Formats: sequence, C-alpha cells, structure tokens
Amino acid sequence: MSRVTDVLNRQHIELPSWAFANSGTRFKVFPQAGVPRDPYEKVADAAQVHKFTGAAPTVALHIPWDKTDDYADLARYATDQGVTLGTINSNVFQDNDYMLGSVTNPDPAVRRKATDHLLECVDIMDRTGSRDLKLWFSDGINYPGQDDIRARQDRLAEALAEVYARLGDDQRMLLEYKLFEPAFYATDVPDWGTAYAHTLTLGEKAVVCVDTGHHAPSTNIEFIVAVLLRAGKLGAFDFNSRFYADDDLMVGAADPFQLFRILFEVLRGGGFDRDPGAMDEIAFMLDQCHNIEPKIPGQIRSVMNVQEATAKALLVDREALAAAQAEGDVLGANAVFMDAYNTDVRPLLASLREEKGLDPDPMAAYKRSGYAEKIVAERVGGTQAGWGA
Ligand code: AOS
Ligand code: ZN
Ligand code: ZN
Repeated sequence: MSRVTDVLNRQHIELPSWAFANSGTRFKVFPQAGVPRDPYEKVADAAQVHKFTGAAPTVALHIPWDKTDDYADLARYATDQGVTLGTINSNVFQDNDYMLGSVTNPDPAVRRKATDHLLECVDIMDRTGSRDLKLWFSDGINYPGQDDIRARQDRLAEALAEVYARLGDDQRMLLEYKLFEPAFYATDVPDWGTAYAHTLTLGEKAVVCVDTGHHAPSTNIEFIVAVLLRAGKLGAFDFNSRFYADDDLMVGAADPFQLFRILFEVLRGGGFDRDPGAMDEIAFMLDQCHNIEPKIPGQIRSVMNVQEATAKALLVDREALAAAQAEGDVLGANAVFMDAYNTDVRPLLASLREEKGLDPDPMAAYKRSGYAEKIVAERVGGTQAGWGA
C-alpha cells in the first residue's frame, strides 16, 4: 500500500487563479458574491483549497489578468498564505490587434507585440520564481485561403524560438494545443502532433501541455499521453471536463473513467509509482470555469476528483495485468483494469487526509469554516476573470 500512499502524498495539483474570479460562457457570465477583486484575493482563495485538501500548494497566474506592480510581494503574500506561485499563463488573444492572429499574424508589427508580451511573461517568471510559461495561441484562420497555413507555421516557429532563447536554465515552455475556437477552419496549434513537432525542434525545455477539453470527440487522450511521455515531451495537463467542446467543467465530472485511464497511463509511462519524485516533472493543473457553481468548493471537488482517479489508477495490479497481457488473456487483463476502477477509494483518501491532520471530508470542512460567508461580507465588486476561459 505504501507505493499508493507515496504517490498520493506527492501529487500536487495546481490551481488557476482565473477559476476564482467570475467567468463563464460567451453567452453570460453570472456574477457571484464574494469573488476576488485582485490577484491577492485570488491567491487567498486558492490557499483555502490547499488548506482543506493538502494537495494544491501552487497557483497559476495569468498575465495580464493578474498584473501587479510587485510580483515579489505577491509571491511573499502567497507564501504567507501557505501556497506558492506556479505557472505563468500568457495572453495573446484578447487585444483587438490579434483579430488575424498574434505570433502568426501576417503583420510583423503585431507579431512583435505578441512576442514581446511572451518575453515579458518570462521576466515575470524571474520575479515570481515560476518554472513554467504556458503558451496557448488562439491563432488560426476561419476561411480556406484566408492566409498561408505554411507561412503561419514559420512565423510561429520564429516567435517560439525567440521566447525559448530567453528561458532560464530551470525554466520551461509549455505549448498547449486546441482543435478549434476561436478559429474555426485551421488553428495554428490544433493538435498534439503540431505541438510536439515545435517542442522537438526547440529543445528539451519545451514540452507539451495536454488540455483534456481540447480534442475532437472520441479522441483517445490516454494514447496521446503515452506517446508524449515515451518521447519525454509531456510537460503538463490542463484538467477539465468536456461533454461537447471546450466546456471547462470540473475535471472528472463528464467522464471519470477517461480520467482514470489517463492517469493510469501517466503513472505507468512516467514510472511514478516507482519514483514518486519524478512526478514533479508534470504540472497537473486545472483549467476550469465555474459559471454556476461556487468557485472554491468547485476547485476542492476537482482536486478530490483527480486524487480519486489517481488512487484508482495506482490500485491496478500491474503484475497481474502484465501476466494477463503476456498470456493474451483479453478478458483477464480487462478485468484487472476494471477491478481497480470499480474500487471505492474514498475511505483510503479520507484516512490519508487524517494522517496529515486534515479533515477527511474537505467539502464539509470548507463549508463549516465560514470562509464563504466572510468573503461575501468583506468583498464588494469582484472582477471578471477576463473572458469565458
Ligand atoms: C484556452 O482554451 C485554454 O484552455 C488556455 O489554457 C487558456 O490560456 C486558459 O484557459 C486561460 O487563459
Ligand atoms: Zn487550457
Ligand atoms: Zn481551453
């Protein structure tokens, strides 16, 4: 059992600052009482999630939504709250200038502006002590012939190379892909193959971020995970659930079985059950949008969902599985897999929390804490995250 507990105790889930602010769909953002008004309050809310789960010690920032005059001060504040600042998310999708793209825009002046923003994000990483820069490009075209697909890849490669050259020795670039939206005909980084090809050319500090909501229906995401891990190119996850497209619902809500399959492949491919420390090479981030549910409990629930799927994946009897696979025992191998998935791991996780001095039921403990009532009373005029995320 210690193999299981070692990994569970080691697994860290990074929270997105924007999940605590008002965010929603492109049709309506429903404001909630008590949401944060600045990055400090976002960090404070993220710290609550860590306080009750013990598994979410870092919070990702988004520039410019979390822009502040003194990042060192924000980093100190985070430490005082019991968390640290994590990944820096860039934003080259919100300015009017980016209508035809950011780093792939046909206009060199727009490309310069976008690349400068990415370089600024690396400057911020130096101040926050962040390891990872996450790049997601909304760039793409809506109509065949609108721009030269191949030339856009060249422009993308040029910008990535410039940013890559600016990274410090211990910093990484996470390249995130997304099939479509906002571009509807040809996105410039639409899939893992494109992201993989660019990161391969750039070098070992460039790795791929798999956002679980960014694939076509029925895509086998665990296969992608296995291939990227095998190549040493899986750097991060943006966890969330999708029923239809990039829904940004709570991870594990739409398809807990898929999450289990993904995490099995992570553990198997990364060898983390033998070497839990190596797990830090992967940033397990959430990228979600709590439009109708309260935000802090939404994040607590999400962290618990990842933990439950991880625990089930760890329970797969690997020896029995390997034996059944070697014998060509199709049903036997599948049964080993399903036995683990069908195990109720909630008691195990509850006792692990108790061992750490935490309440076994983080959702109930948060509710009892009175924090939700406190922020509603103290905070007036909470901000919108910036977009529908
Ligand atoms: C966009 O669809 C993405 O999932 C990105 O990860 C995005 O950068 C993030 O939602 C916040 O900007
Ligand atoms: Zn994402
Ligand atoms: Zn997304």
